Amino acid sequence: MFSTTTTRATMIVRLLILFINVLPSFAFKSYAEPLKMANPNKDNVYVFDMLVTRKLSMSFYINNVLHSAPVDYDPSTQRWSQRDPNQLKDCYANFTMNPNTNAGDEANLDDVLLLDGQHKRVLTINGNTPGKAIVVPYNAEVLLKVHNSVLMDAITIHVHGIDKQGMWYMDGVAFVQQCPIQSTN
Ligand SMILES: [Cu+2]
Repeated sequence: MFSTTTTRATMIVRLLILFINVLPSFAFKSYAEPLKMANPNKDNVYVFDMLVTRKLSMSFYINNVLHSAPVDYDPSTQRWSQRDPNQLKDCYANFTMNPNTNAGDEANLDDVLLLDGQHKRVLTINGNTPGKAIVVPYNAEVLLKVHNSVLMDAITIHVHGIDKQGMWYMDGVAFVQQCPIQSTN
């Protein structure tokens, strides 16, 4: 049997747990996903497609618009704002964003690479930098299919977090350890 105080205590604990569970759902989804084990193909190989592109940090991409809309975050007011993506318009056009109340703003901010909060062109793998973690079983066979979509730049790629003893050819030094992947290859 529980006394009323115990019941009240469990209620408070339950409410706290609910609160803790609910809070992260307001955070931007892409930064709150748990790591997941990948699935192998029929030959038991873990295949990953990696599209390497350039992207502007602190901005989001709009369908049918070639460039992205820069956003800014003011830590002192904790407010997000969006600049006008149309560069022919007034440079100082600026709109407040409300990711907690506006689903469109939340979806747009999901696409934003935060990095150090500045607007920089960076290399991304499938839109992320660094690329998303690859989680496979120990000793698994992994195939990374890299597509270089960066115009005018050749790239090499290497993976952190694996033991590379005897695998010098996988450390990514162009022309020394591997041939770079040419643009659009
Ligand atoms: Cu590295």
